[in-house]
Amino acid sequence: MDCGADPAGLKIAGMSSERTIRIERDILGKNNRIAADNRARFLTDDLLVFNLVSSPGAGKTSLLVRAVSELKDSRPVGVIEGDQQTSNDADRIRATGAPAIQINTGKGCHLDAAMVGEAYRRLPPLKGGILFIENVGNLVCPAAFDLGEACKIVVFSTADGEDKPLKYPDMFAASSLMLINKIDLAPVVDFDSAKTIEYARRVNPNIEVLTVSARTGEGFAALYAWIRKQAANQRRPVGDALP
Ligand SMILES: Nc1nc2c(ncn2[C@@H]2O[C@H](COP(=O)(O)OP(=O)(O)O)[C@@H](O)[C@H]2O)c(=O)[nH]1
Ligand SMILES: [Mg+2]
Ligand SMILES: [Zn+2]
Repeated sequence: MDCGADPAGLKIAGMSSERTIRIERDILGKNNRIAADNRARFLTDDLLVFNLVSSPGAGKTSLLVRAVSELKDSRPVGVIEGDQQTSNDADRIRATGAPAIQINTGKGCHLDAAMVGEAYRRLPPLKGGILFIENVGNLVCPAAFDLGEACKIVVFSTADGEDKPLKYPDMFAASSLMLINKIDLAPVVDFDSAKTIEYARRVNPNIEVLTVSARTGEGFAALYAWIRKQAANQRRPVGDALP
């Protein structure tokens, strides 16, 4: 693991646990300071920022392609894409006409606040709009790294297996919204929605839940209503013109 953050208590051969903890604290402390700068910048720019996290393939990019296409005519929308390699996802977003910056983390398994600050400077002005950050597909360490976002959204696909919130509790604890995607596949994969929600609320009683299909568009009206609510919470007029 390259991430240098291990909230669950990493053991490194030949290194005392005190030293390991100190290194973790230093890395996360530095990240948190940069995240605070990003957050201040986003507020100044009147920007609502979401950090999308999930296992690889849950449908983050597909969701964003649909959401960005449907939102971009009513307000500025931009995307920061994180993957170890390729610019495939940024290309998919740009095909909608919205701006996207790709970050390649190489051996890295998460985005950090410095990467996001740097990518944000390369985007056109998005004042009064929405910035979506698609994190590296990984249900573990992106939970520990604040990027300066308003909140994290965990995308969970009906094919992921209902017990993932129990197996990767930090991610579900850190997220404000669980977006259950690929609901069109639910009958095929025998998806148990009630069990998934029960497990997610066991680790995070406050997590909100919406069910969508990036393929068919089902549930997106409720997602936009949720985004409007977040915009209102940030006390901005952004929500009024959302579809
Ligand atoms: N049936 C179905 N497939 C989906 C849905 N959303 C995404 N996919 C498919 O799942 C795969 C992974 O999607 P992608 O957006 O690249 O996931 P990411 O790795 O989380 O960004 C692709 O083959 C998508 O076409 C959905 O709602 N329904
Ligand atoms: Mg993707
Ligand atoms: Zn990592």
